[in-house]
Amino acid sequence: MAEFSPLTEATVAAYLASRPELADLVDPASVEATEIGDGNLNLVFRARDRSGRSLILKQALPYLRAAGEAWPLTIERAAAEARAYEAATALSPTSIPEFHGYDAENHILAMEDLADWTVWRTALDAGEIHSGAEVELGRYLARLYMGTGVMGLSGPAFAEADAESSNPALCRITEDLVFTEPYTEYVDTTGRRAGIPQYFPEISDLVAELRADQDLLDGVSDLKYEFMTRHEALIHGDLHTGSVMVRRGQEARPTGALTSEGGGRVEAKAIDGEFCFYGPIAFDLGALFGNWLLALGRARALGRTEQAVWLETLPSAAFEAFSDEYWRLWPDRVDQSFSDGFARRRLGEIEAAAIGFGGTKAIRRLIGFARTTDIDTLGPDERGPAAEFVLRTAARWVTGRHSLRVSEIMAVAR
Ligand code: SR1
Ligand code: MG
Repeated sequence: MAEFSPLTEATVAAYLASRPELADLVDPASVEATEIGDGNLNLVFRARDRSGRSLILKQALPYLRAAGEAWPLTIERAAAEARAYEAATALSPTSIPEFHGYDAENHILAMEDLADWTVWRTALDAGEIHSGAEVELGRYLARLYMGTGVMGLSGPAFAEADAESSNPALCRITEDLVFTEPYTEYVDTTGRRAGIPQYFPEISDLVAELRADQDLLDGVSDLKYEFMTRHEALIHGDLHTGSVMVRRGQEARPTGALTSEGGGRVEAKAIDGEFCFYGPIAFDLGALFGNWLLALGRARALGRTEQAVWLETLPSAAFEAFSDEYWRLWPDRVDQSFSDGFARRRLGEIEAAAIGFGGTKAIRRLIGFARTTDIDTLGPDERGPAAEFVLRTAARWVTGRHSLRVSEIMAVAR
């Protein structure tokens, strides 16, 4: 195997020159590169030429960027991300950045530069409202479900795609960080989490209470089992608000838009698909629900009423968009023997599982490694109560997922 060679700002131009298929997109002779990666895992370079054209190169490192070389991680995750973009390009091209191809030898993806877009979590933290992003994402997930599962592929094609998309190292991270570690006191024997506490001290008593709640632990076990065994579609696998870019178009402001929205249609694109694998589609829906709950905790703590009211509508609106697209695509299923009654029941099961996964995804961002800014960056007087609101709501989602409807989940804690 060739020795791994990481790109640097200085080597990007030469690298681009070695990929002639990208020559129409950016001029290697005048390119300047900047490393802009701020995630947990990879190197990300923006390459911009003298005429202002640009693209993104993303390279997997053989370890986890957030933890350093103490935490080795397969570079094959870049191939998984390429698969995610290829599937979405075929099924829902507006839902991802334009994909310009994958260099398997160097584990580098080339893609559209979303320079004037914002990471959704950053926008949410700033109090912004991007109404309509949730609809794009709901449709995107329905298209993945219908296109990559057995409604879109014959049995043998589905089995092959499932096998080819296996992503055990990244799934293991999710199993540990989402479903296991939040519920135990983590003892670091590897040096990987050096100096990173699992949670902030104001919530110690609540963490102990949750870890002693047998209904919650049973629900989390059910959901972990569902995550590990339900291979139904090529899901994104890590669809939190840091994996979504949003932008507001420049057209006139829509009638009835919320006051802080500004003008133009909102667009949303999913990025960072390296966790993709054949798994439960409800996990992606739940990732969105859980991260909107974190944003709601922040909005309430900061007295941002308008944003909080809007955030409360997002799970229903996303699930409605998912359901509408699901039923739109249903008549074209490749195997017509699947009945309408089955489809109705499956949708109900997806709703319940998404609520439960949403709970686990919110909890893991407050208890564990790889926490997020929503609550952690609030002031010392605000973050304890905000975390308690999120954690208690999230626990109810897990334990009550079979009786709750998506339309009520944001109001559960009121
Ligand atoms: C160990 S990687 C930490 C987290 O970053 C990614 O975004 C995933 O959510 C993962 O759990
Ligand atoms: Mg990511």
